[in-house]
Amino acid sequence: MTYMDLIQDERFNRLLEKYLKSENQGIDYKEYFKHFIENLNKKEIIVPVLGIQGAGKSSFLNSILMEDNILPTDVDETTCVPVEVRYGENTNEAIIHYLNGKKENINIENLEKYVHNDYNRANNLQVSKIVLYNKSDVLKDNIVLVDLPGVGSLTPENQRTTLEYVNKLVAGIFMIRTNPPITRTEKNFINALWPKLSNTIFVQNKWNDESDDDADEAKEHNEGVLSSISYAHNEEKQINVNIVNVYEAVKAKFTKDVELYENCGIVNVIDEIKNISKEYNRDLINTLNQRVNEALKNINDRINTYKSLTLNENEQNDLEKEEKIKEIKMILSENKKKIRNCRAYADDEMENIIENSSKIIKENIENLRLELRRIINKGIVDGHRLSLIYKETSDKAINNIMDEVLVSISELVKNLNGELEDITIKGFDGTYENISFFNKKSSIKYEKSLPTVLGVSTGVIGTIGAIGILGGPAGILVGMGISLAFSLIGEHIRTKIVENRASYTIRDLEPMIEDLENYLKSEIIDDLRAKGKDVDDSIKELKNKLEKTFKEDMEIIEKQYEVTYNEGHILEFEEDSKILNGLINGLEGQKEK
Ligand SMILES: Nc1nc2c(ncn2[C@@H]2O[C@H](COP(=O)(O)OP(=O)(O)OP(=O)(O)O)[C@@H](O)[C@H]2O)c(=O)[nH]1
Ligand SMILES: [Mg+2]
Repeated sequence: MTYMDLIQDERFNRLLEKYLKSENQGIDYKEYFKHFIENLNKKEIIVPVLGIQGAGKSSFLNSILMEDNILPTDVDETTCVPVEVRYGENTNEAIIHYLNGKKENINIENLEKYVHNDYNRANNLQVSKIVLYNKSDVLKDNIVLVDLPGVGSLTPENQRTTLEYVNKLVAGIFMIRTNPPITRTEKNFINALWPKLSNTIFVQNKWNDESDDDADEAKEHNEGVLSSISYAHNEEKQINVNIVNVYEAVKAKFTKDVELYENCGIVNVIDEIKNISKEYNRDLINTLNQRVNEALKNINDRINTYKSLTLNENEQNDLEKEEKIKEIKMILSENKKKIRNCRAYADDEMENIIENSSKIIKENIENLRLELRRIINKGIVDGHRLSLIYKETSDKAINNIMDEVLVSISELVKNLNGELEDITIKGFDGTYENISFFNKKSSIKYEKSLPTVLGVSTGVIGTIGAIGILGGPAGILVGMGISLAFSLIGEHIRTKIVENRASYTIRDLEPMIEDLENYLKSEIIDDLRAKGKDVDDSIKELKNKLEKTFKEDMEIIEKQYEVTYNEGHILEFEEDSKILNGLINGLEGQKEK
């Protein structure tokens, strides 16, 4: 019997129901396994292509999937809505999904009218996404490749659609360039996203006029930057950047030039994409196996408790009961203290970050003013040049601010996780351990995306889900970094100075600077305040959940020891024990973890 058979086996489910009934466990085992079965079949692996506007994302996807320039490419901001490419036969049609829930089928020839920012400016048409079908091998194993609007594109509307995809991703492909290599803005973006990216493929686009030496030099730089991001997140991943000449890949694909295709670097990347699905399936099955084993252990422990209850003298049972209740009471009171400390810590730190961020914004805006004043005072500056200067200096200011705010948020995430580690929770196998114990045990690569993909809410997996890597209080702050990156990287906060005048004074620029300052304050400070409250609520929720679970456990124990057991019970537990052992022994490859 496979694990998959087991979770659908009537005997297993009866034992789950009898010994681990949902409302008593904080974990709804039946519901959890049900989600597993349902989602394993209709699972899809969302792999978006991320990167700055114009990095070559659409060209890259064309070179992998298309016989023609199906996904629109252009020098200026092009892709304005997400385009999902799924495996399927009907390659002539595209399905337009609108924000209001309506759908429309169009011929693929008209795709540009919906995807290209020139026709569908700032997503005027209110499209939520477009789905295309494609027969490429790459997509065969449930991979859905998604072409997204670039980060840092002009319109905030387009950035928002990109942000929504980030929340659903299982793995991501990051497009970077040879020249310029990763900029500060890109670095900030990747940095904010990092905690969500359990599996990332980096592709460096080598343009046709860039030499191999240029590409190698840039690759070294890019890998260095990415390693430093990885390091800052306490991870020691081996970072590999794949150089691809996207232009040649496209040409080779469209002209069916096999040799050129082999030599432009795209083949390696295709292999990596195919691997995502294999690794992902392996991880999913491993998780399932682990969970099943834990549930089996839990049932076994419970049956054994009952068995010993039926055999012991009354006096002995009373003593055991007292012991068990005492243990739980102790955990409860210890947890109370630890959680109180966590709340106080998060609260204080959040206040510090808010105060510090205000200071950072103020300082950088003041520097921006000084810098602009210095330039203007140096001599006559026309509107066009001033626009460029303003863009450049405000860019620097925004990146400085982002840098510092992101660093403080990720510090807080790290420290808060540390504070939470000592709290004792109840595991899937029914044992009480502190959070760090469970964190150490979990090492699957795709863990960060599992709950989304399985459609499992934290409610179903109880406290284990609530504190999983991206769940709980710290998870809220991770999301904050991402949304911050999206709102700040865009250009929309910088108005162009279009008037052509003989001379400008700093007074002319003052309204723009003020606007920028207010925008930054409201985006950052308001967001921090709101998230501070969410974090606190989440800690409180964790506290309530834990208290409820432990209190229920005490009630169960009381009940267990209250009952007087007779011959019939003894036989019943023996029988269940036999069934359980039969199930365990019947499992294939049960020894492997
Ligand atoms: N010469 C050359 N041009 C390239 C290469 N890759 C992309 N381009 C061009 O760069 C421009 C932008 O490419 P896209 O594929 O549209 O870039 P994108 O990342 O999808 O851009 P957005 O959708 O606007 O975010 C297009 O004009 C491409 O033809 C390359 O390797 N060599
Ligand atoms: Mg594009």
